[in-house]
Amino acid sequence: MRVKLYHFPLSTPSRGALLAARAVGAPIEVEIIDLFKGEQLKENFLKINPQHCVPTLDDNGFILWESRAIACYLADRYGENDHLYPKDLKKRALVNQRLYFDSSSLLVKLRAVTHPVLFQGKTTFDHASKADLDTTLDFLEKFLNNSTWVAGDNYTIADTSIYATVSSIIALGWDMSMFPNIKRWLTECTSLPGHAENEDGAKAYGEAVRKNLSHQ
Ligand SMILES: N[C@@H](CCC(=O)N[C@@H](CS)C(=O)NCC(=O)O)C(=O)O
Repeated sequence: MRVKLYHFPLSTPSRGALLAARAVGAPIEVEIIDLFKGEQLKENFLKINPQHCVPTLDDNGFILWESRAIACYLADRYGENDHLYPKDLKKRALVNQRLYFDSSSLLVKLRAVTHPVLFQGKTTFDHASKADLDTTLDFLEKFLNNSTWVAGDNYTIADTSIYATVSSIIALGWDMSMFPNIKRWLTECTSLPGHAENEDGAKAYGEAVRKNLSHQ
């Protein structure tokens, strides 16, 4: 059996897919694609994924990219039960809602803060983008008002995905004092399989951003 995950540890969505794979216990082998060296643009990788992004999964020739699609696939294909991605229609819909929130809100707001610093020569975070990210974190804070995990009483692939994003935010040195529920959930997340591996990648991501800042 050959299940390969093309991965770059600094990439937030890539870490989200890897955390899902670890939680599922999928038999994956990890191959690093170093985005800082432009390895995603090499011919061999472009043949696999013309969109040249990580994470990308190769499950015995079945190629899939988009981190959350990978997480859903791995949970359905290799999960011992449906705890990580429930079969129950409404429970699954809630997990999907959280996954889309991560993809289309939280990560988008994070990138609006960091991309100008990582790729456009800015040396400070934009104030409006920072406020936008805080507003979006506050939505997550509310999701966690009455539940231990982001979509219920046990962790799911919504937690692994969102945790990858929030760990990147934390690695920037973000002020989380307004978000006690998220802080409590982050403590729970230390029990996720692959937690330490994720932390290493998040820390490297945070350092890559912070070294471009004029202060902090
Ligand atoms: N929505 C995608 C985002 C993937 C993505 O943007 N990956 C970035 C790294 S964070 C990448 O591979 N960039 C290299 C490139 O596009 O050439 C997902 O969740 O997988």
